[in-house]
Amino acid sequence: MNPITSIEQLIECFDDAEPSEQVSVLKRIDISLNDFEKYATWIEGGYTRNCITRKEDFEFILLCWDRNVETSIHDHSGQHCWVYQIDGTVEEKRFDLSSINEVELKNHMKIKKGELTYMHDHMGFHSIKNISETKAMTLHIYASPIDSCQIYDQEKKHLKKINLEYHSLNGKAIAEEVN
Ligand code: 2CO
Ligand code: FE2
Repeated sequence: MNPITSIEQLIECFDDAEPSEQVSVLKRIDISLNDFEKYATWIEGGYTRNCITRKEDFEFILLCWDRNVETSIHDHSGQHCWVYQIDGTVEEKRFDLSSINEVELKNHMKIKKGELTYMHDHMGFHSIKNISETKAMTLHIYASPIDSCQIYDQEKKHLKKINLEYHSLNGKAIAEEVN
């Protein structure tokens, strides 16, 4: 399979692909870290969500992770979620929600540079943590785009809906704070 070597080529191929072919497009990613840098923004003690492109059917978001940062346990609004590891290593934990609203850890795995994973609500909830010695970058592909998700509050043992926002759009910072 031909490698995909630029972000523009990736977006074009993904846009042209039938839904059943989208994963094979993502498996061809061979893009230099430098190409993602122009979309990167960073915050201390958190992660940023940087929109590379958003269309009706999908969005590509670059997540930039400070050391040791971990997301809440969350879902993906019923959409496809692929994560491609651009730099560093993250740990993904997957959970089921029990009938008494407790989360049960099902499995955990490391996602290393160059690896691609897939997640969907029918596979449960997940959290992601940067376990690298340094910052990390991941590319998230959601089909369709997601503007909100449910997060699990571990103290109150319930789910709540939050809005998902961007820290930057097409490489330009957005002033608003993100949850
Ligand atoms: N879903 C989270 C978000 O878009 C990132 S964890 O990987 O899907 O903020
Ligand atoms: Fe997620």
